[in-house]
Amino acid sequence: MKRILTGLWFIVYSLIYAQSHQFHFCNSNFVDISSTGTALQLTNDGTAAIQIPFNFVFGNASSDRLLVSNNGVVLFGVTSGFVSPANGTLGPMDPEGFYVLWDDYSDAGGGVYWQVDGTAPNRRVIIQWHRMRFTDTSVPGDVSFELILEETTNNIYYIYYDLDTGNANYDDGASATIGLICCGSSSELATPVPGIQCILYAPVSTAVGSEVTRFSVSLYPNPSENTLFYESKDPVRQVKIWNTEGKLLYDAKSDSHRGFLEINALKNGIYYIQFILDNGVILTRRFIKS
Ligand SMILES: [Ca+2]
Ligand SMILES: [Ca+2]
Repeated sequence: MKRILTGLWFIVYSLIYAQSHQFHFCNSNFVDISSTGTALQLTNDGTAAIQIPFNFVFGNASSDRLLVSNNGVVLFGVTSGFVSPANGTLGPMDPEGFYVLWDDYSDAGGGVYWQVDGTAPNRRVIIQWHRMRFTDTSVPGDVSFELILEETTNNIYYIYYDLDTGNANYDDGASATIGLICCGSSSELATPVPGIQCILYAPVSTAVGSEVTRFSVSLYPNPSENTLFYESKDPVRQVKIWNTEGKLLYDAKSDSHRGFLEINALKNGIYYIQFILDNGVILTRRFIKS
């Protein structure tokens, strides 16, 4: 009976995790749509639901609905919601979407625009935060950046045009959260990221655990009964485990690319494991104790 249950868990897990994303830095290819795009007229902390002309595939879901937030975030597959001005560390329980430059902006800047270009099946949706002012009025400068979602490839680009604010606490995303939440996992960059121009998240249609790419951690076996192994391309500095209620169960330093955890003491169920890499990148993954 136990073997059958384990097998069942694995099938469910494989479906949920059929697609992950490979992270790449890329060169800026910023497209300014501030004079051609549709203004979303977002208020401070406001959001707008948009319907795009194609279904975007994100993880195992496909949707033409996006919720654009004034605070530098786009949530996937929803038509309402709130993106807090108090940005923090991403967790897999946060809503799925694109945390391009999550921070607290006001509505005193240039505004948020969106536009579709190209022809099917190679269209792309561009969402631009144009000359955004911070709610903190002691910041003299503004920032401009955009999100591009490509049809067919389902590639995700975060493109940064201007992250110079005149305040070192805000420059290069120092005060912001940059990352992605998809399919029960999150990945987040350490900020500030001096000189950052472009991030590409390219979908990888293989189960998590089978690939080790830049800024990724493989976990195996998953589900796991006794020993959970991990392997990262970058050295891991710290490992934490939470249960689904957000209670921290384990917190230990690491000094290696790979290691293992004895998890027999955990009750069967779903847990979150977070890896803080040597370069400050934070990756959160979900695993199942069976
Ligand atoms: Ca705000
Ligand atoms: Ca600026």
